[in-house]
Order: sequence, then structure tokens, then C-alpha cells
Amino acid sequence: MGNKQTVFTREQLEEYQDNPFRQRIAQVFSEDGDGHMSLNNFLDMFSVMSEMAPRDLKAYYAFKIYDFNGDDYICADDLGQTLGRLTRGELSADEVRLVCEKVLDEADGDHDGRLSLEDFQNMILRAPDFLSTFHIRI
Ligand SMILES: [Ca+2]
Ligand SMILES: [Ca+2]
Repeated sequence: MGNKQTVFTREQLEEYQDNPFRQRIAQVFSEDGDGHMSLNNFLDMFSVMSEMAPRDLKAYYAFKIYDFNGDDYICADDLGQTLGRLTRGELSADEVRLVCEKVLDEADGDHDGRLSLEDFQNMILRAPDFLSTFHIRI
């Protein structure tokens, strides 16, 4: 101990503390899925969030974070929860529903009413700013 280099900065830590998805991020990156992260889990998380991480890897983890019920699809309900957190509860329920419909309308490539990882990755390819606008710099 003692000489292990810290790979994340105070700014990254503060951003994480302030992230509306903090709880989900912790669940996704913790080994047992209960949100208790070991130091190694933290290091994994910050390497995915770093600007050098490949976009596909960021997209994969963003997808897992937004998939609240863990069924490997982002459905309207998952999107609603995602938007609620992104906007910190500032949108009305109707507004959230409208945005969800629009996102699903645009991104649901195979029209099954939910986003698979592939739909999600295609959406990010078309809108590269998506990940940064979605706060998680992941
Ligand atoms: Ca889901
Ligand atoms: Ca789909």
C-alpha cells in the first residue's frame, strides 16, 4: 500500500458524487451488483469514464446503467427513469412520456418497442454527443 498511483482526480470524484446515476453506476460496476464497490471496481469505473475509453465500451456501460430492471432492454419505463434522473425531476410526467416516445420512435430500429444494445449503439453512432449530453461521461 502507499505507492499505488491514484488514477482518478478530485474533479472526477466530485462529478461522480454529483451524478444522478451514482447508485445505478455503483450497482453496475460492483462485482456482486449490490452497489458496494471495491477499489478495483472504482478503478474500472473511472477507466470506462475516461476520455480514452472506446466509445463502444462507454455505450455498453451506459446501456447497462439505463437498463434499470436489468432485462437487457431499455423499455419506455427504463427511459422514463433515466429521464427523470437526468432532469432531476424537472419534467412533468407528460413531458417525460413525450420524450420517451420520441426517443423510442427514433432509436428503435427493429420496432419492437424497446431498445436493444444494438439499437442503443446505433443511436449513439448517429448522435455522438448523446453520451455527454446524458451526463454520464462514460
Ligand atoms: Ca430494461
Ligand atoms: Ca428495438
